[in-house]
Amino acid sequence: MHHDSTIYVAGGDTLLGRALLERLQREGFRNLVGVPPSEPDLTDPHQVELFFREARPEYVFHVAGMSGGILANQTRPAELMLDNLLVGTNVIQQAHRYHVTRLLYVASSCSYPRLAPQPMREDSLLTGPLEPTNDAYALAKLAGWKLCDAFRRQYGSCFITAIPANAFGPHDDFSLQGGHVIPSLMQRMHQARTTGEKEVVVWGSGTPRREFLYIHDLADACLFVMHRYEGPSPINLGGQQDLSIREIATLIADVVGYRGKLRFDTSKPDGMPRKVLDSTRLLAMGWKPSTPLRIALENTYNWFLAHQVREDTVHVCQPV
Ligand code: GFB
Repeated sequence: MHHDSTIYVAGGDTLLGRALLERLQREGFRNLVGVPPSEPDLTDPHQVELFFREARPEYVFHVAGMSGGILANQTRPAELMLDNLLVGTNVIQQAHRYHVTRLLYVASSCSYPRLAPQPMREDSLLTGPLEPTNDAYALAKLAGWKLCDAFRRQYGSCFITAIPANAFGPHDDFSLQGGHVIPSLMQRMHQARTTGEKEVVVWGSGTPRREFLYIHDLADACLFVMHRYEGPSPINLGGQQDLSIREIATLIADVVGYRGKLRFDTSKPDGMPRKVLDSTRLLAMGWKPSTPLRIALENTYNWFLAHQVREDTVHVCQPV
């Protein structure tokens, strides 16, 4: 991939899509196509086919598809599964039809079995039952991986799949309904500090463990594997230490400056007990994350402060 290559970030308005576009534009990649708001509706096969026919991208970062935290996955499984199946298949099918040179499909760490041995190796995929709180979404992401694999086997397509750790950062969804744990707690602790609330409820027991990856490090890892990884197996994109939800909640409170009590509500689900990637393969290729967690949290909070709108509006954060 070089600076005049025609590059398409499918899902340019997603958390990862925005970070990728920001990085590609900063590095002088001059031929980016389908940049929002001129991106087609990826759930519409005709719009996607027309777009590929006209734009003819050589490289596709496939990071499209609705996503959300544990509550969104419990309350909107059909929307999440259908959207990811539609955008997943539409983009992969047209990438084949219009001879895309390389496509990187980014799946999700929830695609691993609920009780996969930790840290999770890529060969653990499809070896056991999924986490019930997000099995619909996880199956859609697994289908995207398997479709890329099928095109590779049948036509020799250079479609590779990456599985990221839980990502967070600027442009995240900070809402209670849709957000993941870091942005959701960050917003709630900010509001609590502002209004003087004495306690913030943290969902679950606080014991689950998660590996978190700053979104700009994830974008860097995507560029790295697009250049250097040939597949065929999926590749984990991680490399950070895992923390308990209690530990990350305490860290977020410190970053936000919230001094009240954290109360753990065990009536809320924990999700996977532990979700840590074995990124040996990626690290052996020479990549590693470069942003310390504390700095990443501070950057995220500063972005939130610069863009936040109260929770009671439609979006907690207005798009930049
Ligand atoms: O980040 P999260 O929603 O996603 O939840 P998962 C992680 C842990 O944080 C769970 C707890 O144990 C939650 O119960 N938690 C505590 C909270 N307070 C909060 C809160 O205010 N908001 C949220 N969201 N969680 C997701 C999957 O699982 O991982 C997605 O549901 C996706 O499909 C994503 O795969 C990467 O890590 O549990």
